[in-house]
Amino acid sequence: MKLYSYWRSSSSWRVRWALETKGIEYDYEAVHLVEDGGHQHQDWYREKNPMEQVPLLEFEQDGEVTRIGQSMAIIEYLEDTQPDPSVWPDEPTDRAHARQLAEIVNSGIQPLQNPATFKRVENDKNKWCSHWIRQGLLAYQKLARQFGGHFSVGDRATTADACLIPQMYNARRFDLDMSEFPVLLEIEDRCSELRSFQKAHPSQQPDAQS
Ligand SMILES: N[C@@H](CCC(=O)N[C@@H](CS)C(=O)NCC(=O)O)C(=O)O
Repeated sequence: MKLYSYWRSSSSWRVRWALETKGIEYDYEAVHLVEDGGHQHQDWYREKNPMEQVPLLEFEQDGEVTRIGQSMAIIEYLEDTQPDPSVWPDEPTDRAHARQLAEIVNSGIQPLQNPATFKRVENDKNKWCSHWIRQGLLAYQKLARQFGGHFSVGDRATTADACLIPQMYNARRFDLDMSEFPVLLEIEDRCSELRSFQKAHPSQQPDAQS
């Protein structure tokens, strides 16, 4: 199994966390999102993923090469093929709440701070990004407070946390005032103690830069 990834890609980070949580071994292939205008736009990669984004999971199935793009689709595939340990809560309402939080990040924040998006933002790019990140994280925090537990939903780390932690890392890159998010900071502290989060962290990836 091969994961096309970039060390600082928040969407790839979610998948790295799911692979680590499930103990699935994989090869890491770095796709540099910045160098030479971004290797994701090169022909060899566009042929694999027409969205020109990471992450992308590639593996052989019945003698054919199969590829899955989009972090949430990849995580669902890993969950379907290797359900134990699960990356979602057990109870249906909790699962839906974890998905709700994951989507706040996946559809409500991350696409608005993606390099391809902010290339097309004409005014203050940092202001644009920090607005959407702050708005999304405040909503996330309000809901996480309601859903309760040591993590975003309940007492076990789930895919919601795997979406949250990289987004907090990006919030710092855009200089957000993190003191507005005390609940999220507590969740982040708990996640940082887990090996799955430690191994998935950008600093631990083969293409990490200082
Ligand atoms: N919704 C997609 C988003 C993927 C995505 O936006 N990836 C970013 C890195 S986090 C990317 O490859 N960006 C390349 C670009 O903007 O050119 C997912 O969850 O996989």
